[in-house]
Amino acid sequence: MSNETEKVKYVSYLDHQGEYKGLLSWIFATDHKRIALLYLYAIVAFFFIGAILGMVMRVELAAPGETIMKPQTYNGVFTVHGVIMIFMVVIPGLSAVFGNFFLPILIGAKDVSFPKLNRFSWWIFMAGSALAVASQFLREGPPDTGWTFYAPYSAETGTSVIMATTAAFVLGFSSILTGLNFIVTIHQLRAPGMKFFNMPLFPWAIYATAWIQLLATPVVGITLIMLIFERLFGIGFFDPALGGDPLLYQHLFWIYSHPAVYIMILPAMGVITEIIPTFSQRKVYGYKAIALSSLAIAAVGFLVWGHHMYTSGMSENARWFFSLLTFIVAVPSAIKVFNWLSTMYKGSIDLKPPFLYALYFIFLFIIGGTTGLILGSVASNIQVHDTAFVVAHFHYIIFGGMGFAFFAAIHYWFPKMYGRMYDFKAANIGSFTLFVGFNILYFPQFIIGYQGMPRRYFDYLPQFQWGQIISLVGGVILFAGLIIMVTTLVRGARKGAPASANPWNGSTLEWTIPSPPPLENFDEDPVIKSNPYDYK
Ligand code: CU1
Repeated sequence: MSNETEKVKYVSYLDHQGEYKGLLSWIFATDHKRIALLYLYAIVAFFFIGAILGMVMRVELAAPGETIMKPQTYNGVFTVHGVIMIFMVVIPGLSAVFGNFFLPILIGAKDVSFPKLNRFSWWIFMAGSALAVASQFLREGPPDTGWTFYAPYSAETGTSVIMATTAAFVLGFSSILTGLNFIVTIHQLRAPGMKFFNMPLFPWAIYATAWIQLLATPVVGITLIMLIFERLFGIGFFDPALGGDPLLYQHLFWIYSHPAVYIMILPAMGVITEIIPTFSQRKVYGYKAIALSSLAIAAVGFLVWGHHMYTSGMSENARWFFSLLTFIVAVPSAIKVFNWLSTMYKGSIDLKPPFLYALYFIFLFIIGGTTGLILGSVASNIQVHDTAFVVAHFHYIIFGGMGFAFFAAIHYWFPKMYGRMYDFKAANIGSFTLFVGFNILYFPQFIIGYQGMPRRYFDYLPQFQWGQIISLVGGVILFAGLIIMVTTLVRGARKGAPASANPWNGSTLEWTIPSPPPLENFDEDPVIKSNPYDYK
């Protein structure tokens, strides 16, 4: 009897249509979970476009000289790859998809503070993305500046820089509004009884990230506007011939773009912090240290941008200062890794797909982080500056870090989002293929970069070819892993066995509500535990 009344009352967010029907019920949705799925599908599509461009580059680099395209096409391809992957995939990725879906649930709220603003953020995300894609097809040809749009070249090249920078500007607004929404949500909508230090650690990571989105993104917005004015009217902000200073552009750009690295990686760390206690069935070790280290990373992350500019002619004082601060930012990152490993210690480890992804993340993140120290130190940075070493480091942090955390998150929360299970064996084959392919693809780039292979070069000396060929093979394996992963998940979403409310025996609030969640998540105020990770 009670079971039947529950069934009548329960309408999942997937079935609820509201005012609009069909596709419109998605485009006009204000429900945070529907908006999260809209971001998910868009971002996965953009990711595949970016990944295909990456593979095209690998094929071109398989032999010195011209292989499948002209040099100018190559410049366009690596620029578009960067613009799509950075601004349309990794910056929005975790916070727009999983922040939107799970932040309100994890703090016991029915939605975000401003649901219509949330919908607007997705709309302008799609508008910005459309501009970015359109910039590839203009008559001038795709932008050829690299995703960093360095001046004065970006002010002079004949390619479609204005449209691409306008796209990045619009995408930035989407990011700012999402950050603002999340900060207000965390301050205003925590369930009664949930203090900041009762919050799970993914909301903590989203909170730190949201402050960076809100405070740092306007800087790049202004910088891109300055660049557009420079191009249109020859104002002379950055062009030395007009009395400008190219270093000014680099400073302004990295004042945003280093913190942006933490917009990408902090939510990733937050995801991993949710997964490890669940699959170790252990309380998080050092809850407060992890929570506060997110804020510390966000704060110190604002002060290290100069480490991208050691060879730019910056003063000696500035160089050692930025180098020192860069080393300091490693401390809170190391605290997190230490606490993850300590959480696993003596836990009842369960090697399910999300946990395997989390382990791969830790492995790749450690390689990315330690090679970051080589780049953070002035002397070794000058040796490997602008080489494939940087490409390898960057992809270990951003793809190995943020990317694998994204895969971990989708495998962890999939049963909650879709109310169905995927096949574990196929998921493990997918993740292992991804992990192996990833290392074969990117590790050789450390070596040939150290030996002098420049990045963003179309041509190279024959001595580097062995590394490029191994990378191409790794790329093919990685791509196969992606296809296995996506087919496994799509099959799970369509035909998987129904998932229970709490398939992993998790202790945070999302596991107390049905899978998939009803429209407003909670029927009554949830019970708040003093420690969200309520294991032994
Ligand atoms: Cu940086």
